[in-house]
Amino acid sequence: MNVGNYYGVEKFPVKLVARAYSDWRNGSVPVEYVWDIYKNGNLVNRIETSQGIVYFTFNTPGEYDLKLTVKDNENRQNSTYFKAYIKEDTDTDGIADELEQRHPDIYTVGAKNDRYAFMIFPDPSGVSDVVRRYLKSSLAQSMRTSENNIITLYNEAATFQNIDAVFDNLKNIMDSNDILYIGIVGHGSLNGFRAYDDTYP
Ligand SMILES: [Ca+2]
Ligand SMILES: [Ca+2]
Repeated sequence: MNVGNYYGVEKFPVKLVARAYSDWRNGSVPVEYVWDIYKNGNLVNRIETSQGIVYFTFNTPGEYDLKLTVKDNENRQNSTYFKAYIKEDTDTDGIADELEQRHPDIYTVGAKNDRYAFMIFPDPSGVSDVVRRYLKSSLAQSMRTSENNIITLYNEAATFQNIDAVFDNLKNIMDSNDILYIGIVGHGSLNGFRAYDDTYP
């Protein structure tokens, strides 16, 4: 089982991970996971699932005690304990008040800082399906933003014209409190990087 505490902000889903392994020596296979969520000693929620990963939204900030019980196919069970530290996020943008106050140069305290990412992969040798499949979801999750806010241009789509069009569009949808992450994987020179159509943005 995985032992580690969880950190999050109020009203944003926190990914709870149960790592339990089948034991070939006695034929034990995990079949059920039960998460008991306590606040101030009171049970506030119980999640019963067959999935090793669940998302839970803590609606109020504070410290929570989590008890994870794993049951196997022969009704044996074992429990582990975790803490979840959930911070205040009054402007509901997924970034804790505390962090915003510490970095007022990046975040706006009291206003939503929507996050966007523009990932450009002008790689003629191709971007694997695995990268394509997981990039949006994993980025959206780690940035606490929507998958719709993650824009990707892979391979032959990563032309200068398309890259330019994405920036134009972002200019229209983003406001001054928003944050844009730009990721480029490819080749170029000191003057820029090479788009798929062999131009240098
Ligand atoms: Ca915030
Ligand atoms: Ca903010």
